[in-house]
Amino acid sequence: MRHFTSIRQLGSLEEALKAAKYVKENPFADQALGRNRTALLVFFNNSLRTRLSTQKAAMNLGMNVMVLDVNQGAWKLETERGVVMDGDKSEHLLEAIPVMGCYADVIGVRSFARFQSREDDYNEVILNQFIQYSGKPVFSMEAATRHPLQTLADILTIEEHKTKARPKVVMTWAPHPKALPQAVPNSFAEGLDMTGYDFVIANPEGYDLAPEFTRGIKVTHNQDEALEGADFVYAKNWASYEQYGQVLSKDMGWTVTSEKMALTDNAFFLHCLPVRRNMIVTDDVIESPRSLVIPEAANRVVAAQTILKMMLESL
Ligand code: SN0
Repeated sequence: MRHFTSIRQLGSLEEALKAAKYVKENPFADQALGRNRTALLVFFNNSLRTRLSTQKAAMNLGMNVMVLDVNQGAWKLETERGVVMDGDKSEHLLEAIPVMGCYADVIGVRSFARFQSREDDYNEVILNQFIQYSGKPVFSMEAATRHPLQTLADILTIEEHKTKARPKVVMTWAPHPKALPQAVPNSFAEGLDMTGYDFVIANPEGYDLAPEFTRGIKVTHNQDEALEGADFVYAKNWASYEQYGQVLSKDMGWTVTSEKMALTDNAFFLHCLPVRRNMIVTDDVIESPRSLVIPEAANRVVAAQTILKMMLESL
């Protein structure tokens, strides 16, 4: 696998989960693989888990790691071609990317949806420029449309906690004050489609995800009905895809409360974090013994290490 931008590139999820299990049990078994190899992690947006877990994963593989926060100390970057650069932007991505490529063996990129143009976001213009111009293998640390490292950690966490072969997993929209990208829910839907789980998405009207991510998946606008008998509840906010980037609702009737969890089959609670407490989920639910948010975050190291290992093996 040269680049990793979507969970679908894994081909066999079963094989990837086996590889992840091995990595989790033997975190330092492949120290020689990354020796004298450099991972460059480029962040256009904030990060806590992705930054630390990917760095840790690379170190476990014996790699050297460099982190660049584009918005903190790097030159302000122009991303459009043809612009007369007489403003505040000092450097063009078209030079910056190949330069970064000179310094790294593998490049991780975080570049969220910018919500200026649905077309640009869904064409992954920033991520694809890294693939096209860096000359190096590139992996997504959440791009405009997907967050595959999160999805791998999510599925791994479900696999570790499920008590039946085909658990019922509900991904529910929940309210949030800001417009958030669709990357996490798109990616989760894409990954869950590769499992044999009973998967349902619940969201208010106007919040249906892009059709390419929900084809063949059950989508309902009735959260209570979806939660019935659920084994796992995955909460997430996202901005509207149809009215692109808009916040159409902050309906607190969609917050995951203990009353909502009582509709489930004693479900586990999942969220990728960071989470707005008492908007997305109440304190009591996230603090309950059924909350898996911390083990889920811990599995981010395993997911990143599994992917980096595959990329190093195909260098
Ligand atoms: C990002 C998102 O895609 O939803 C990253 C999740 C891993 N989340 C946020 O930007 C949350 C920001 C906030 O203010 O709550």
